[in-house]
Amino acid sequence: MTTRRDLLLGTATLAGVAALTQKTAQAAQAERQGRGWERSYSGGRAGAASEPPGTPSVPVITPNGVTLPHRVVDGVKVFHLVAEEVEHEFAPGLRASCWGYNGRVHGPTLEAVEGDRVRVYVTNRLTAPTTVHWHGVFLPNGMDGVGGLTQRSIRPGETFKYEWTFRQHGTFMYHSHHDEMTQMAMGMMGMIVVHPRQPSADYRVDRDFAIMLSEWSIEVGTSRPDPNAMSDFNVLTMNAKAFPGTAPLVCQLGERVRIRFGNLSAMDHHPIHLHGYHFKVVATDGGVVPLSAQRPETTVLVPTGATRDIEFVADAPGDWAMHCHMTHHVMNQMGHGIPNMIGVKPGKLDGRLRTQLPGYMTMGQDGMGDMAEMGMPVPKNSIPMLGAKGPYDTITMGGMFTIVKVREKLQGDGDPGPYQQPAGTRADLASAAELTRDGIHV
Ligand SMILES: [Cu+2]
Repeated sequence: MTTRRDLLLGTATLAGVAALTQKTAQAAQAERQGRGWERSYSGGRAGAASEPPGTPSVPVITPNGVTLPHRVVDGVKVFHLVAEEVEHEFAPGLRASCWGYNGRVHGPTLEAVEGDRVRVYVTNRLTAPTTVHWHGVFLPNGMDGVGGLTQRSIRPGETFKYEWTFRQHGTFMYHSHHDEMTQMAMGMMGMIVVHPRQPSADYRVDRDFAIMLSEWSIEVGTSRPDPNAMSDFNVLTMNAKAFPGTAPLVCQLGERVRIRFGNLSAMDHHPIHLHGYHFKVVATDGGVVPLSAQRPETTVLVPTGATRDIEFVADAPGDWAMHCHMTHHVMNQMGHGIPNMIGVKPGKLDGRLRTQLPGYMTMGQDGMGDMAEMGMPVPKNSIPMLGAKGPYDTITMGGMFTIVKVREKLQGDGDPGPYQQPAGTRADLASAAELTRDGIHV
């Protein structure tokens, strides 16, 4: 006989099971959607104790850059950043005296694991004061690195100590927060990558790249970035390199790939377009994007002062361009002041002018491509507006442009060279027979 008590107990048990099931489902969903999202936000800025130093299962790759080394002292990961002037090459032919960290522009990537206790010493070898702000990182207010507001600035010759426990994982950045306009324009920035302590299946990738986007104004023939520039940026970079100085992102066919973009450009946002693939934006510096909000994209807008992580499976072999889609951002040292020559017919002008200016040639009437192909001589310490030698022709791109190289077989992680397209899969000159066959009259 079923008593009222049994019924009540049964209901309670059922309710308990239902609650438990719901809780488990919620936890699973949070794990799946957030890869620790809940923990990042409720686990506490001031909360849990530090954990032993963690090791990333797949370390981040910074193309053209390096990861900042550390040592472990009493369970704390100890890093040392040295702010200093650096002679930096943006691409072969263009060098400038910049400001960076540890002999590099930008600074090395700081990599850690959620729960790591870190201590970062910052030595100032510049002639100006500086600070370092850890953009997007939860930390005690006094570690936030805002000169004058949360600390006094680090004077030349001084070494400051920053210390915190990473309470979150994700892609963040560091940069000077003293005289930002000058110091960031000179190059003082770097990426921070924090891996989850217990990576979910969703998080795991085979290649994990980090790319900082930035922009510079370097007057042709000079060798110092101009921090006063407000709109006329002429060197657009990925990890402080302008194409053809950018290193390719090399992947094996079928690998799962993450690319973490950061943007600390002075004045511009960058829509980064990847050829050959659709990807999903899985995280920002504000946290993980829930699965329900991840939509397929071919271009990701990376606003200045933000990071965006994209993921895709590299299932199509080839040399796939990846670049900012703002056309002036894939040019080098643009001369915005030159007149518009499109459609100009010089006639006898060239011959007449050559009597006064030997070698004179009117250029630009068909655009900029010709100039790239001709390899025109350029002033000292400058790079052509666009152009690099490609396997077939001149690549009429510069600036914020690189190549994702996906290969069936890789030998090491070096540049595998140009992709050999299978016969019959490349655009080529149409034959007369083909034109006739298809009724195309030209
Ligand atoms: Cu851009």
